[in-house]
Amino acid sequence: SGNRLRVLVDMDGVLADFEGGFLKKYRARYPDEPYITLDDRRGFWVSTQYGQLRSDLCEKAISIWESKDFFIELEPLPGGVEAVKEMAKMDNTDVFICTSPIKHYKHCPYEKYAWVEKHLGHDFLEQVILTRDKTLITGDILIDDKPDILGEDSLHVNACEHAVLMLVNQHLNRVISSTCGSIISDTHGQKLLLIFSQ
Ligand code: DGP
Repeated sequence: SGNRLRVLVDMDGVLADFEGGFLKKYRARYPDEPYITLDDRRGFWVSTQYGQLRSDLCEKAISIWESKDFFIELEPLPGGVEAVKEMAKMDNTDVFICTSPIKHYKHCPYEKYAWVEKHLGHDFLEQVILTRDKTLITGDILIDDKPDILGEDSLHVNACEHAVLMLVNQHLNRVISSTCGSIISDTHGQKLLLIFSQ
């Protein structure tokens, strides 16, 4: 409320290693199929690039994250969980996990909650927002690896290129605590999107 800073933090690709978890399980399940190394990954959608490699690989890719235990077993990305805990301790700051579940709902939403409980603790479940449309959620800062976040409130492509550059080599907690004042002033009242380099 009022003059508090509301930070929305994405999960997949920001806190949880979706790409690494995907590749490991894809190779285990389809050892004889071609795959794309993390260095050769391009674009946000894994399934799109696998479909370009060979059309039937699109649905093989999708089968991986639709499987039980995919989301709960994702490893934390270095520094992410620590940064969230650090931000949550900052004065006048509220941190929410803002994540889009897949529509195959059998495992994903449950496992996203379980992941937050496992890595951030039971109390942090209060901070979880599951939405397919992040533009509907009001926040001051959205930390996300997706370069274009679209929805009913249309929003918005990256607001701030220097934020992107600063995030390439630094831990999130350092960036946020040292620069959020200036980053926010760049946004002209709009929600700010910070993009992690991949
Ligand atoms: P978010 O990181 O919150 O924008 O959520 C993205 C969701 O989409 C997450 O649950 C993982 C899922 N996802 C990632 N890559 C692909 C893909 O290539 N195809 C589909 N259908 N879903 C994907």
